[in-house]
Amino acid sequence: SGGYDAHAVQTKWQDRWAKADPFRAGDDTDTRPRKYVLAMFPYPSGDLHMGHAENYLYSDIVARSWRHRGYNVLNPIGWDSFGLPAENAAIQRGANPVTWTYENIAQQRESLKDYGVSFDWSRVLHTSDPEYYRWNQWLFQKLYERGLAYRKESPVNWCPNDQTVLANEQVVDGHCERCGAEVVKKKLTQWYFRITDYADRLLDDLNQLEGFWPQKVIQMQRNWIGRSVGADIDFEIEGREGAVTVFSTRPDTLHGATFFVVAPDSDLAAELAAGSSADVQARFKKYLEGVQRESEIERQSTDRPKTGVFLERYAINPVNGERLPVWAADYVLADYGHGAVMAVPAHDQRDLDFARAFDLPVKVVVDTTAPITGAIPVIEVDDDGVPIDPGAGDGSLDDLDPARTGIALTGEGRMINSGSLDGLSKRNAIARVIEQLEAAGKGHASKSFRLRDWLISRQRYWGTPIPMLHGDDGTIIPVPDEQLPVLLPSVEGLDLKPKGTSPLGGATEWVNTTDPATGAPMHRDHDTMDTFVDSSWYFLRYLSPKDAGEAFSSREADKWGPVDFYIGGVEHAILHLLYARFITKALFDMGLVDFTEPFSSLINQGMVILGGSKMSKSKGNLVLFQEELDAHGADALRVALAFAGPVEDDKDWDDVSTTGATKFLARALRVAHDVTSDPDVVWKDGDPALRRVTHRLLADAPALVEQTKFNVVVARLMELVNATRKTIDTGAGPADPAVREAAEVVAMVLDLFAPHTAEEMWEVLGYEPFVGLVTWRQADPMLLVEESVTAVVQIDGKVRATLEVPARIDGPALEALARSDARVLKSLGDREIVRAIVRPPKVVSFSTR
Ligand code: ANZ
Repeated sequence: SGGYDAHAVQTKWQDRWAKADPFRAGDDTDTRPRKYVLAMFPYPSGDLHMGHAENYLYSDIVARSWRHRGYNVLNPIGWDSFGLPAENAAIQRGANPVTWTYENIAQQRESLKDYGVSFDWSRVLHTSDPEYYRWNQWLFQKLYERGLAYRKESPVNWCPNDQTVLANEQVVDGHCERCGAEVVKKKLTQWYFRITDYADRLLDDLNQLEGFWPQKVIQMQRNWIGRSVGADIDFEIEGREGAVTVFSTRPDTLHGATFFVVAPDSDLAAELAAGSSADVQARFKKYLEGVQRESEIERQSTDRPKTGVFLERYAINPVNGERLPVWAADYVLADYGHGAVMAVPAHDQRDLDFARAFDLPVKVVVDTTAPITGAIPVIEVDDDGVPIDPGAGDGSLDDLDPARTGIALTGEGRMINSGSLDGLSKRNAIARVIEQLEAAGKGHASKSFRLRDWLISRQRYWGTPIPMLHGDDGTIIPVPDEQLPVLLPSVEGLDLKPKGTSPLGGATEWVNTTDPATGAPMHRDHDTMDTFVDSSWYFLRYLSPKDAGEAFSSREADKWGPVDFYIGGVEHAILHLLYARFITKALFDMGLVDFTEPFSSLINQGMVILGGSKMSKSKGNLVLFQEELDAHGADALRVALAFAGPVEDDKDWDDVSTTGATKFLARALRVAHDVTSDPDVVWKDGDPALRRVTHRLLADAPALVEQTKFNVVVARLMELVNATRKTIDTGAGPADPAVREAAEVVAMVLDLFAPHTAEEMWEVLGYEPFVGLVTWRQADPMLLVEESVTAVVQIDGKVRATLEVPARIDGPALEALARSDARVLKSLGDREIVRAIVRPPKVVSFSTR
């Protein structure tokens, strides 16, 4: 529209960028302060979609704004090109995953170039390149050296559809995160990364991120790590050598334990049952079979009837020698705490439900009716945030007997029936009992985490081979560093169809190898690594992506790290971010980076939806990125998306107006064409009203971008273009210096959103490229002073007061000022205002009758 050929402008500037490469990060000779901007890298599993359009737009806006503010900016891009999405797509299409992956990368790369993103294209990486995954293998071995990579047999989450194991993080409500199949448990020997060693630090360091990461993400990570503080307590079991440990958050209630429960699927349960009668063994076996079919969610659900088997064994309470019957019951989980609990039915609802179901004794040891003075009161609240009355004052303790009411007493109170603990508050009783247990060598203070170690073995082809060798005698040795990378064998002749063991196992020649030291026959580990290993450190590889000698340069990491601005979808709130945080801390401990958190600030962009619902292929309502680019051009698409609403909000495609954006861009470009003055005009001779609008934008743009209020910046640009148009058409005219000044500032700020149009404007205005590299001007403080005007206040037609008010004041603000003015109040006296006519900024007229 209006002589604005979006595609011609776009092609012209993309060619010039390709030739001049202006967005390369500066090297060591660049003395400007550095900023590292990063958008989560894409999977090449298909075309880019509108979520990508948002992601790479927002990071580009920030990168461009920092260049305009005098920073040396690193804004890299790469591909997360290993993994299930690519492999499954390849299987479905019968294609070679290698060809398929790299074809997709090429196509996505074209789209991003077309989109005018100011990436440093010299640093592109693909995690499926041997040059990259070689360093995954290095990382694996570094972790192995430090005891942070280890193998163990345990029940793992198994996706029967993808025929591979899943990390806990990849199981969503009992289903495979990727394909939705119901996940089952399977016992396998697999490689793990010991992320639990870092649980405390991963939790505590979240405090540093407060205010810089979305609160929701911080909370999700806190919950995922799930720290509980309490004690480990040792119980002897009659007829068994060695004590059994339980974890309890309420060691103060130890005297109230009346039975003991072990997870049916634990080794301990199997052992205890085996030492019992044939009848018990049979019942236990049957029970266990049922339990193994249950999901973790089902097992933890509080509203199912409690089930279990009495093992006819007894545990001994370490503080009072009482015999506690041992049960196997599914509400106790094998892989939390120690897989066994002391059951205190009076004070734990799950234990109480179980006790009532099987008629076990209930012993109250906390008098929740007793006032607790001196102790710090802990107010417990229910799910609705309503404080739970601990019972104080309403009747006697007998009225609250859990055995009868079915309600466990979980509130604060004073200890009773607990020997030397009697009379103590919860806090003090916990401290005291831990002292006693420690003195007796029967326990100690302890913590438990919900976080599990990170299971990284995958039985799939398209991933990094685990660089370890196995001997027939069970020895395991790392592949020597000089023999890395262990290259993926060619896919020719391998069966990629999921079948429960890794396809690499079928590459016989590849699998069979020798011990590099002794020449003894060995076979390669034929699992591949979880792709979250690839993405746990890629932000470091961008700093020296071609370096063949090391994974990343510590020197470059000191210079650029941590990432200043990271953006991506909220779907990565747990997995990716937690793993990247863990690996960063591990690398810090190895002395390889000098920071402990990888991403100083984080933003989650909202989703692009359509007609109020999520876009999807199956609904047939997918808006395709490349199609939109082809139809409207990059700049219109970028402006329309940036203008559609706040970054974090979902945006409905129906509200995204590329037509409006195109009109605005044509208008902006026309303003540049209309300027008749030369670049050497004297700004201060220009029309002050227009200059004020220009300088307000200069003053506000940096902070607005920092706050990611991109839509507001677009609105302000529109305002400035309109004001300039008005000055040209009906004001001081196109030769006024303020018109040129405004057009130049529009080009400089528009570069964030519509870089092709901005460069075109800059050229039309008589400058050399590139406006993308021009430092924004300082706002003139004199032009930021608010203009003021005199407003009159009339009461019943007579002027009673005058007010100095900002020229831009709105009606409600003006009326409020007038109503609270002392002179107005005085002349009103007892009279009441019945009507107000407000005409900002100059007149307020009150009537009192
Ligand atoms: C005795 C007790 C008394 C407990 C009481 C609670 C209240 P969180 O807060 O989730 O960490 N527990 C320990 N290991 C378990 C397992 N493997 N499966 C199921 N439950 C387990 O929960 C810790 C509490 O959950 C522990 O404290 C233990 O019960 C139980 F009035 O010990 B408690």
